[in-house]
Amino acid sequence: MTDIWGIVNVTTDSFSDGGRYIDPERAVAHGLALQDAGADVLDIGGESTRPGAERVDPAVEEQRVLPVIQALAARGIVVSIDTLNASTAAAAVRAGARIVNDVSGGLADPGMLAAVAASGADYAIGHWRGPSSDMYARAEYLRPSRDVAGELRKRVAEAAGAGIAPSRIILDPGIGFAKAGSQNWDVLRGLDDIVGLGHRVLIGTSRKRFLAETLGDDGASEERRDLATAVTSALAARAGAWAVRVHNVAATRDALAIAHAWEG
Ligand code: PMM
Repeated sequence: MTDIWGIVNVTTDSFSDGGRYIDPERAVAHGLALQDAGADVLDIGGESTRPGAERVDPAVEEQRVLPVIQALAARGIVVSIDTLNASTAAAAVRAGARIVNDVSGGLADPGMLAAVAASGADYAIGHWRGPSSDMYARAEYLRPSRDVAGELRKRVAEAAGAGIAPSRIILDPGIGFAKAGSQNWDVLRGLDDIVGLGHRVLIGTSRKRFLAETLGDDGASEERRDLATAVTSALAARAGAWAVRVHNVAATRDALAIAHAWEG
């Protein structure tokens, strides 16, 4: 069965839920509700990576996420920390996080790989070509899924060189990161190239712009984006994804249950 990562953004400016859970108690309550709905992992983030987002000071980021991680991990929940910063990753693991989710795969902070290696946590490596502020300028590919797989392979080699065992590595093609509309579909269509690298694969399409563009409505509602996300998540599971990262856990849980029933 494909795992579901429930998203808890403790931010002021994430594209779909910014500001909703900036209060730690609300963030914890939201995390517990996602767990009730069937999340296997809760992914806690304190800095938005939406297109054009400004960077957040690591001290502010830690203030936002650490109390939430502590409260959820203390209940035995598997928690992941969504961060670009080595110091935040290390502090989050001390607070109970078991996975470091770094959408830059170690490229944003030169200290990240060593921090993860020392922490003993699992490491989700995202495909990334540069900060969200200007990532679309880097969206050039010959064969998107192959190019992404090749770049991820290099990140895995660096991570392994830094002492992170391959069994601890999770790969994510970074849907929406330095990828324009149709390139996201190219990557998903070619998911075999990434699954073929032999690691667990995580896919995050949740509520992203390319879904709304495909629906022909850039301003598509949360409900419509959640339905689109449930469909892409079920298809990703069928294509070999080990986990999907979503805002609306209940919708994707149902979609995965139906897709798994189809497979028998
Ligand atoms: N997308 C976002 C943030 N973190 N982490 C992983 N591993 N994969 C993703 O695709 C990803 C991520 C941006 O979405 P959000 O602002 O809704 O969290």
